Amino acid sequence: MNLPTLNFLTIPAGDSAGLDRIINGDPIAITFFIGYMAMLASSVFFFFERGSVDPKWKISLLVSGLITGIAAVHYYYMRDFYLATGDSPTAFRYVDWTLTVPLMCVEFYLLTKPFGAKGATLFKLILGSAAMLIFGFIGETSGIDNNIMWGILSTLGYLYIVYEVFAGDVAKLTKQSNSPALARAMFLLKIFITLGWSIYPIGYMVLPGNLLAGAFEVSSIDLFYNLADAINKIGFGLVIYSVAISETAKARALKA
Ligand SMILES: *C/C=C(C)/C=C/C=C(C)/C=C/C1=C(C)CCCC1(C)C
Repeated sequence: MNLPTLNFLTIPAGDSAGLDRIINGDPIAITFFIGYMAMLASSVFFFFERGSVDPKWKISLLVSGLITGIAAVHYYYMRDFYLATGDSPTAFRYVDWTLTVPLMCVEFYLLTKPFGAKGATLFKLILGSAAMLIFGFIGETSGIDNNIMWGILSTLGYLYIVYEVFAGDVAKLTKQSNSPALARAMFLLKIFITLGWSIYPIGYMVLPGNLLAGAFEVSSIDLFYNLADAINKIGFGLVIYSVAISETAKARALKA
């Protein structure tokens, strides 16, 4: 008797061409894959841990979970796009950043709000991010000739955010607050926005015609971006989480 062949167990050629890349060690495909898992797991973690912190920290943890959750969805699509085309998923990348970078600005706002942050502080941070991302996107998509110039303009937006956090509204409110918890959170978040965020412009410089072109393969731009996203989105959330947990413990010890 002839048994029917189990066709549903064989991966169609089109699919396996892509999935092979993950299994056979294409580092970019692997970082998209792991990035997706890490972002998803982080969201689950932040959402569940909302239950362990004082009410005033719950929105911050919710926003942390949204940041990694939005990234997880984008990584799912970016991984597929990369496997199908071998190209950088630039448009998905910038949609992701356009949603998640302003939410990181919201985190700064939420941390400083109990000490007097106004909507204007948030607005300034978001304005800096918008400039950074719009100029960056134009630079990545407009070709070889002007990407250095657009990169410089984008960097000005980035430096403006750094200024606000180190010397502008955010810094002033942190100082006025006399809160050791806020000071500790800001100390760590400053490391993220200077060292962690600076990985992105380094990745950008790999573009053809830019300063590091030739030192790396063009495709390694996604290696830089994926690494930076994991550090910054998950790390940022963990900093806020650890401050929230220790402040909650302190508040409960006082009450007891
Ligand atoms: C979750 C995503 C984050 C935190 C993305 C941050 C992106 C940047 C800091 C990008 C910065 C850029 C420059 C400073 C110049 C070159 C163009 C960019 C957009 C890569």
